[in-house]
Parts: sequence; C-alpha cells; structure tokens
Amino acid sequence: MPPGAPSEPLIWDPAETLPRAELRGLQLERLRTTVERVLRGQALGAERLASAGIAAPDDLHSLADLEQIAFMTKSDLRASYPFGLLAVARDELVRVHASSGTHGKPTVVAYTRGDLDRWTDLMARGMTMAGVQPGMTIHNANGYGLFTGGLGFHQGGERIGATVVPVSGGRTARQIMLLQDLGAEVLVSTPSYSLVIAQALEEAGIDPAQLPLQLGLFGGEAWTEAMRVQIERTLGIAAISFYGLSEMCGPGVASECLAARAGLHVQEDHFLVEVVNPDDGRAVAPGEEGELVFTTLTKEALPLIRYRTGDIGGVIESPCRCGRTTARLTGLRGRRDDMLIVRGVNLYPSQVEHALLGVDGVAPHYRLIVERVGPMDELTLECEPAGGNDHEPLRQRIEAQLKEHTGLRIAVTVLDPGSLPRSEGKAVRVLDRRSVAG
Ligand code: DLL
Repeated sequence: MPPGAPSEPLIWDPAETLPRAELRGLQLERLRTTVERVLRGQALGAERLASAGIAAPDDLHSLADLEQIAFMTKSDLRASYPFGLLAVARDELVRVHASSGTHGKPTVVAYTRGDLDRWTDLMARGMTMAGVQPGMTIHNANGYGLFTGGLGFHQGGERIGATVVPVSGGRTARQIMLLQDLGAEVLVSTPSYSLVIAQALEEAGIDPAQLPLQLGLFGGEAWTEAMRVQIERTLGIAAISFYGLSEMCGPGVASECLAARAGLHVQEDHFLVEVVNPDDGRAVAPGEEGELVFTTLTKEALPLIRYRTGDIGGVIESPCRCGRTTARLTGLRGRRDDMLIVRGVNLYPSQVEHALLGVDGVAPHYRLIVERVGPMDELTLECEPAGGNDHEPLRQRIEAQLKEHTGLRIAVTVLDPGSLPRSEGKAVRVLDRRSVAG
C-alpha cells in the first residue's frame, strides 16, 4: 500500500457483514419479490418462469430452485430492444444507460428512481471499501454518457461526501493539468486509460510521486495482476478493481476491499451469483471457474433472472480479513467471446497480457491481430518497447515468454513507441481480420 493510503476503510452498510445464513434468507425473500415483479410485468421472464413451473413467488421453495429456470442472455435483450424487458411503465423511468454493442444496436438498460438510489448506494459501498473517504477529491476520467462508468462513480462519490471532478475520458493533456491543479487523491478510469494518463504525466515531466494521488478505482475491462503491478508502479497508487455490467446496474456489482484486495466482494444482498459451465450451463464445483450468471434481487425497472454475463471467473465464499462476509469473484479473465482458439488451444488475451508484462523493457500497450492463414488462425502480438530498448532482442524475449506461458508460438512485432492506438475508455485488445479475409 502506498504511503498515505487510508489503512482501515469503513464499512458503508451492515448488510456487507451479514452472517451467511441470514444473507441466504434475505436473498430468498428478495428473489420472491423479483419473481413477483417479473410475473407481473415482464412477459419473456414470466414465460421462462412458467416453463420452470413457477406461477407464483411461493412456488420458489429455496434458492436451489433457481436452477430449473432457463437463462436470460444478451440476445434476449437485443431481441427486446429497446424496452421489451421493462417490468414497469415507461413513465416510472428516470434514466437509461447502454453498453456499446459490437453488433449494431446497443443494449439499453433503464432505472426507476429507486433503482438509481440503490445503485448510488452500492457505489458508495464499493468506493468506501476501496478506501474513499469524505473530503477526498475524485478525478473521474470514465466516460460520461450512456456508459455507466462515468455517472456510476460520480453518484457514489457524491453520496460518500467526496468531491467529484467529472472530467470524463479523453483530452489527456487537460486531465494532467486538472490532476495537478485540483490535487485529486483518487483516480477513476479504465485500467488501460490510466496508463495513457501515466505516460502523459511522464512526457510532461511530472513525477506522479509529487501528486497527492493515492488510489485508483479501475474497471470496465479485463486486466491482469501484471497490469495492476505496472499501474501501481508507474502511478504510485493502490489500484482497486471494480466489476459490473450495465445489465445489472453498471459498476457496483462487485469490487475489491483495500484491506485485502483478494477477490471482488459481490453485493450479494442485491445480486445473486452463480458459476456455470459455459458449455452445458450446469453449476461448476465450488471454487471452480466458469461463466458468471447473475440474478438481480432488488431491481424494479429491469429485473433479470439468471442472466448469463459471458464473463469467466470463479467465486469463493471464505471470510475476508476486511470483515465482510460476502462471496468474492476471483480470476476474472475476460469474456468468453474474447477467447481465441489458436491451433486448437484456447487462449484469452489476458493470458497474453500476463506473459507480455513479465518481460523487462516492454511497455504496457499491446494488441493481438488474428488472421486466417489457410484453414488456421494465426496470431500476431503487436507491442512497444519501454524507453529505448532494442527491438530485435526484445522481440525474441517476448516470443520465448509467450511460448513458455501459452504453449503457442505467437509472432511478435515490436513497433516504435507510441505507434499503437491508445484507448480513452475500454481498450480494443483484439483486431480480428478473419472476416475481412473471407
Ligand atoms: O463496463 C460497467 C463498469 C464500468 C464496471 C466501470 C466497472 C467500472 P458494460 O459496458 O456493460 O459495463 O461492460 C460490462 O465489462 O461484462 C465485463 O466483461 C467487463 N468488465 C467490467 N469490469 C470488469 C473488471 C461496465 N473489473 C463488461 N474486470 C463485463 C474484468 C470487467 N472485466
């Protein structure tokens, strides 16, 4: 932990420390309320419940009964675009957000006043757990707009009583100026954008150690421990992971505590988490990795029962030394859609990131290019040297490291510093040229 970082963050809500049996009871009660809302107001969800023999909230006898219910997916949301899954009347909505879709239309999500209030509170919980305290200044470089990352952290920061600087993403030179002039202790951004800010600080000759920055709250994209080390080293902060998705509320579904930073505490009194085998949809053994599936327990506008996130990770239930009793997400390695199959081997971009950042003299910016060569997918990793390192020896070291970590021979191209596109939000790590080649 960097000097000056708050050592014992408070607990925002006693619900975070409920004994697990009590928590289970509360989840069942709230699940029944959710079932009632869905039966009353969401045709597709009601259909799925009916197929599982659930015609009334009391037909759900235990949390295990949930397993009978068919999953909801992003395709269901797309097919119902924009408001087909609303469980309330349109005039009860006070906000919409959306996640940018790679398939044309975005996924639109909606909030009642109560939803917004609960989301704000969840953000205050997560940010408190991360070490944010009243009176701190938060530089929020997440995009403001349809992306939930901007307004989500904004609301949570204000509720805690911190001062929020709503900078939004981009215009990096101005970010640097405001970080210096307003003296924020907390930086909020995607992990990849924090490194763009770090690079800009370096280019401007500003030593981050001279700034009051202590904490970074990062999320919105998969990032590895190696990336965390890089960020902490270059910015001199403690970097905390926030996880969430628009379909649940946005950020605020799960986040790390500063005290342990060993997994992301799921806000289980609002979201029920399951881990399933992505191929057959069955529950995996406790502690094993699989696809994360969430059920909302308190959402009014857009309740979702058994929503498949596409995200791969695990869940542990052991107590955390921070005192919270909530289960924790571990090993978030990325989305299943991001998994590449190269010569029969499954490969996540995060595995490449991990291997790459283990090589001395490499900058933390990279991109994977996938091409079709004959019947085979071929991968090239594009990266940049840190400082004035020679390209060829670096290229050879990276190739060797990739081979060792992934078992694959991946071609590496070392480009001149600054050649790769920099992201102001979520980084695009994979460039898929397969469809172009036909
Ligand atoms: O990215 C919400 C968010 C904003 C979370 C800012 C945290 C911080 P979407 O745009 O709907 O919502 O994208 C959700 O991003 O399903 C994951 O694949 C990925 N993701 C988000 N946070 C993390 C994280 C927001 N900490 C999708 N680690 C999710 C890994 C993450 N992946």
